[in-house]
Order: sequence, then structure tokens, then C-alpha cells
Amino acid sequence: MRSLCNPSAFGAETGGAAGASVSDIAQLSINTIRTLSMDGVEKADSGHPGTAMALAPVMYALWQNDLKYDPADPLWPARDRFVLSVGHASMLLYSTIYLTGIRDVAKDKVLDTPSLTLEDLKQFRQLNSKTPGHPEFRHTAGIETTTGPLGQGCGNSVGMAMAEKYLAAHYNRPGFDLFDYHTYVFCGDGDMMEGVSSEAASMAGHLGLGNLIWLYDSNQISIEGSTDLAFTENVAERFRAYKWHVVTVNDVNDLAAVGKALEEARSVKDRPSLIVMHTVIGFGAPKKAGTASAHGEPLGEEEIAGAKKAYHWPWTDAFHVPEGVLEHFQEGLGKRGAKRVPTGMHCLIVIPVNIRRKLLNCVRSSSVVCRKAGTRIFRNGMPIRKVLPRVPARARSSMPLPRTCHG
Ligand SMILES: Cc1ncc(C[n+]2csc(CCOP(=O)(O)OP(=O)(O)O)c2C)c(N)n1
Ligand SMILES: [Mg+2]
Repeated sequence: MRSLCNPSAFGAETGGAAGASVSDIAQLSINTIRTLSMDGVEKADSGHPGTAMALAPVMYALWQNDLKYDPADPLWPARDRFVLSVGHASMLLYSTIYLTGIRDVAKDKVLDTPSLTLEDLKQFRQLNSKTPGHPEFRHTAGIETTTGPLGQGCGNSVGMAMAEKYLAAHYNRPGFDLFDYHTYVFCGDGDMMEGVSSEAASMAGHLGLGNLIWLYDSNQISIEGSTDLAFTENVAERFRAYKWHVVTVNDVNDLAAVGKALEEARSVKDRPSLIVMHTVIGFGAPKKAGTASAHGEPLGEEEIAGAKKAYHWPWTDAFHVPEGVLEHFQEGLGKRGAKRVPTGMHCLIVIPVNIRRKLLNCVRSSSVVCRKAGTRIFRNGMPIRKVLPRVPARARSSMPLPRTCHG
């Protein structure tokens, strides 16, 4: 049987807690995500270190190698969406936001300052900090939706994937795919236990949302201990019954395997994909790896020291970011993101001139809340079938127009 705490049992004789084929800088980056997450929880004396330690390689593989995302513009409309439905593992996302250099946003404008600094990571879970216990939308740039209540991120992700399908159907032109993004979700056993994720998954399967990929952290541990206590169903079979494509990754430290699973999931266009990942919570911690005590409490000095040793991490100071890691993310995700299509310009091109003029005329005259502006657009003869082409005519005419706007 593989040891749960000894990284060398995972083929990591060289280069720390991961497969030997992983390049030094990739391994260093993964371990930086892990150690920042552990240190953040430890300093706060509260939080969930184990899942961040386990999922760091997947986070790295997805963000650095695959995600269509420009850290310089977290508002780019055609970006891939990343949802951390396991919101308790928030330090995983905060560390990544910091390391990838995502810019801050205020009043729907991208600023020239970072969303999170190292100092913000040190303020994890403190009152009014930018790094609260669970990720909050519009509180920290780079967070796509608030998560924490299990299942919620899964549910929201289906809405995001449906939105992309709508935008693509409405705005894409032959040979000009303005919207073709994916929604990726990290979810766990707790998410799978919640009814909302089942309902949403069923709908996603019914609609054949090939732009939706859930990465299920199947670690067989939950807050109270082994999942054997309360959750023994076959999740993969359930999702197959929902008409999802299912892929399995046996060792998430094998970056090539993670990359291949993601590629396979993206290649399936007519149905959503579930990637079942077998992981070890608290990976590398000498005593706590694979146990529920790595779930929701600080590891403690000894376990942190042991885990850092297992990662071949020579630094003793907390929140250490080795030279080259920030640059590495800029070379990968940063450079790739910078090549994106400037959506704003293309939006102007694809919206027909007469509609654009009407839209602007309706709202230009005075300052109005956007829902009222929308109402004005409708009342002033905006052809509603062009705005909501998929809604049957009768429903369009009877749809209530609430005063709040979620645009
Ligand atoms: C709806 C809901 N119920 C309960 C909780 C409290 N809670 C937070 S994490 C967690 C356990 C989640 O287990 P799992 O997804 O397996 O996470 P892991 O321990 O593997 O990180 C629970 C019950 C919650 N966040 N949301
Ligand atoms: Mg679990």
C-alpha cells in the first residue's frame, strides 16, 4: 500500500512531492502554492490546509498550462471561469491569485495594482481583510463567485456554462468565436453530497453543456472522517447516468495525467465532463496526511516542518516565495493571456450599428440605474427577440422586470 505521508512513495525521489518528470520550476511553484496555503492557515490559527496541499498540482496544471485567462484583465468577458466550490480551501485560490499576479478591480475597472499581495495572504481570515475564510465575489478580484456553502459553486457553474452557450449563440459569427470559454470547477465529497449539485448536474447533462468541467477531489475524507461513514455511492456512475463524460486521474501529482484528462474533457463537446481525481488530503504531512484532521484545522508546527521536509523545501521562514516563481507564472499564464483577442473592440463590431445606436440613445440622456435603462430600451422599440432570441414570444411579453439588476 502507498504511504499517505511519504512523497517518495509517489515517485518523487527527486524534486519534492511530485512525479520525477515534473520540471524543477513547476515543482517549486506547486510547492509554493502548498506552503503559502499551509502558512496562511497556521498564522490565522484557523482554516483548511489539507485540500489546498492536495490540489496544488491540479491548480498549477490548469492555470499555468491551460486556463484562458489574462491576469492583467480579470474582467475579460471571454475568459475561462474558475470556480472553487470547495470554498473552504480558499488559501489555494488566494495563493494562486497572488502568484499569478491578477490585477485588482474597483468599480468595474481594472487597476494597475495586484488583487492580492503577500501581506494579504498573511491577513487570511482577519476581519475586513481581502482574504476572508471563504472566497467572496467582488470582494477579491479573481474570484468568480462566492463559495463556501457546499454545492453552491457547482450550481453556479452550470449557470455560467449556460450563459456562455447563450452568448456564443447570440454573438459568435462563422469563423469568429467571440465566446468559447470553459467553466472549470473544483468540487469535493461535500459538494457531491449536496442536493443542489445533483440537480444542477442533471440539468447540465440534459443540456449537453460541453463547456463545463468539474474536477472532483475524491479523497475519501470529509469533515468527520472517512467517507465510508456516510457517503459510499458510486459518483462516477451517477454522473454517467446524468449523461456526463467521466475521466479518472489516479495521481494528481502526475501533471501529464492531469493535463491529458483536461484535454480529453475539453475534446468532448456534446456533454459536460467530470474528472474524478484520487487525492490525498494534507499530502506530505507526516501524521495528518490522509486523515480528517488535515481538513479543517491548522497543521501545527511539527506537521508543517515535516511536510516542508517532504517537499524538499529548504526555507524555514513562513510565506517564502522562492526566486523565479512569480516570473514563471508570468512566462506561462501571463504571456498566454496577453495574446487574447481584445473583446471590447469585437463586441462593437458584432453588435449591429442600428441596435448599438438605439441602445446608446436610450441610456445616454440621463443617469439611470441599469434595470431602468433596460426597461427604457425595451419600451423604446428595441427588438426584444434579438435580445432574448431563445425565450418564447409569450414569455418575453409577460416577463416581469424587477428593479434590481444583475447584469
Ligand atoms: C451546505 C454546507 N454544509 C456544511 C458545511 C460545512 N462544511 C465545510 S467543509 C465540510 C466538509 C466537506 O467535505 P469535503 O468536500 O470532502 O472536503 P475535504 O475534507 O475533502 O476538503 C463541511 C461539512 C458547508 N460548508 N456547507
Ligand atoms: Mg473529501
